[in-house]
Amino acid sequence: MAEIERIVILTGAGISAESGIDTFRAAGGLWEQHRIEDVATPEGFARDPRLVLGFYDMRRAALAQVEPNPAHAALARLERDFAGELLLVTQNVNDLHERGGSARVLHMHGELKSALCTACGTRSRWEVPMIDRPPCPVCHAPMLRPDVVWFGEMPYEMGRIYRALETCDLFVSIGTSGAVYPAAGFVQEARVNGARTLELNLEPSEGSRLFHETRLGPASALVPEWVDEVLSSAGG
Ligand code: BV8
Repeated sequence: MAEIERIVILTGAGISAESGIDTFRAAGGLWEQHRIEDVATPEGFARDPRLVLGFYDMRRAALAQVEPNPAHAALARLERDFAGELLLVTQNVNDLHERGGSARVLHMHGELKSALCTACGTRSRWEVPMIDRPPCPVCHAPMLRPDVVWFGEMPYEMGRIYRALETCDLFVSIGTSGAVYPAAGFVQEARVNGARTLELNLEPSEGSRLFHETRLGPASALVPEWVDEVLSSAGG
C-alpha cells in the first residue's frame, strides 16, 4: 500500500450493528418500524412532536444497554497510533465511537446526546427524555428538539468534510448502505481527487462499484484487520 498520510473514514449504522443497535434498512430495522417521513423530517416533527420526541427518547435510552464493539475500538487505536492525519466522520447519532475510545468524531447527522433549542439555537449535551418538553438550559423556553439532521436538513460541517476529501490519500467507508446523500457521494469526491477508496461492509452497497476495493464481512472482523494493515505499512 503506497504511503498513506491522510485518511478520511465514513461510518454508518453497520458499524453499530454488532453492538445491538438496529440499522435503518435491514428487515425489522428502524425505518421498518416507523415511516421516515413521520420521525426523521422537520415536517414530521411539526405534525406530531410527541411521536418524534418519543422515537428519539427511546433510541437515546437504548444506548445504556449497548457497548462498543471491536470495530469501534480498532478505530480508536488507529486514531492513537496513526502518525498521519485522520478524520472520522460518522452518520451515526449514537456515542459508540466515543465510548470505544475515539476522541475526535465528526457527527455529520448530529447526536442523540445533544439537544438543539429551536428558540435560541443553543446546542446542549443531553441525556434524559425530551417528550415532556423540558426547558432549554440557556433560554428556558420549552423548545428543545433532538440535535439530529433530518431529511431535507443540511448535515453538519460539510465544508470541513469536503476539504478533507479533496486532500486525502485514502477514503474508507464502513457499514453504510450508500443510500443517503450527501454522505453517499463522498466516495466519488475522494476518487475524483485521486484518493484510493475502500469499502468494508457486510454486503455490497449501492455505491460498491465506485470503490477501488470492497471487502465483505462483519465490521468487528474487517476493521481491526484493516487497522493492523495500515499501522504495519505506515510503520505505526
Ligand atoms: C440534504 C439522522 C439538502 C437521523 C439521518 C433524491 C436523490 C438524492 C438525494 C435525495 C433525493 N431526495 C432527497 C434527497 C436528499 C436526502 C436523501 O439522500 N434521501 C435518500 C433517502 C434518497 N438527504 C437529505 O435530506 C440530507 N440533507 O440533502 O440537505 C440541503 C441542501 C441545502 C440546504 C439544506 C438542505 C440529510 C440526510 C440525513 C438524514 N438523517 N440520520 C437519525 O439517525 O434518526 S439518515 C440515516 O440513514 C443515517 O444517519 C444514515 O445517514 C442513513 C443511512 O443509513 P446507514 O448508516 O447507511 O444504514 P443502513 O441501514 O442504510 O445500512 C447499513 C449498512 O451496514 C448496510 O449496507 C449493511 O449491509 C451494513 N451492515 C449491517 N451489519 C453490518 C454491516 N456492515 C458491517 N458489519 C456489520 N455487522
